[in-house]
Amino acid sequence: MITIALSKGRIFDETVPLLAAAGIATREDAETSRKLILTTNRRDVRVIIVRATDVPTYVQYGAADIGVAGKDVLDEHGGNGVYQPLDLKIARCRMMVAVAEGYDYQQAVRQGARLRVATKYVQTAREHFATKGVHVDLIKLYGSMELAPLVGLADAIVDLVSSGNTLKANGLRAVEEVAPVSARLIVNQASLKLKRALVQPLLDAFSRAVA
Ligand code: PRT
Ligand code: MG
Repeated sequence: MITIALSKGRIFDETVPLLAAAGIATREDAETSRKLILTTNRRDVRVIIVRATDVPTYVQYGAADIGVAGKDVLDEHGGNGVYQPLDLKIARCRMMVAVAEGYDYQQAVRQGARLRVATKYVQTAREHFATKGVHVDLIKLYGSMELAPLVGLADAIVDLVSSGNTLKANGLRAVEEVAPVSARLIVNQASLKLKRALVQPLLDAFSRAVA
């Protein structure tokens, strides 16, 4: 039996065609079903539905053999115990630094100001600003980062941007790219060795579908 960990929403939606290319279809839809374990057309493959940020943890501990997780999530998790063989090129977006319309980010950086940065992605942000030599105080948030600069909690945020509509709707603008982001296939390292006969054909089908 192989267990595949996915999260609801864009990861599930964009992984369905890749699963189809590997001859796998879930019997229920993650969006409408309340079940957390979905059976598939294959007796030896099942899908579990977990929070996006929990996918690497399930795979790390072998509760799932395979998972799909954003690079943003993997970077924060650290990637311990998981093998990342494939960029699936789905759920694409960019990790960006953003500030309020009227805030002069470049000047603050030039002046060597100490910036307050609110983000869900503390590790990623710490590394980015350290590389740039910008001094920051990081404030951990769990969502709605766009609000922080508007109410004086932070000078800047680090968040994912795809269309840019959320920033725009809140009077913010992106000032710097931290990294491009896409979802990766991850595999438990023990599963890759012990279940190779089941796992390898899946990896091959996924890479053919991506190419
Ligand atoms: O929503 P929940 O709290 O359950 O978890 P989650 O937000 O981690 O999951 P989900 O499904 O929203 O995101 C899963 C993965 O999709 C992320 O880990 C990213 O790798 C990827 N992804 C791609 C995105 C986006 N695009 C994206 N735009 N994740 C989030 N967003 C958010 C962003 O944080 C911001 O609030 O969408 C908003 C910006 O969108 P635009 O289009 O207005 O720019
Ligand atoms: Mg979300």
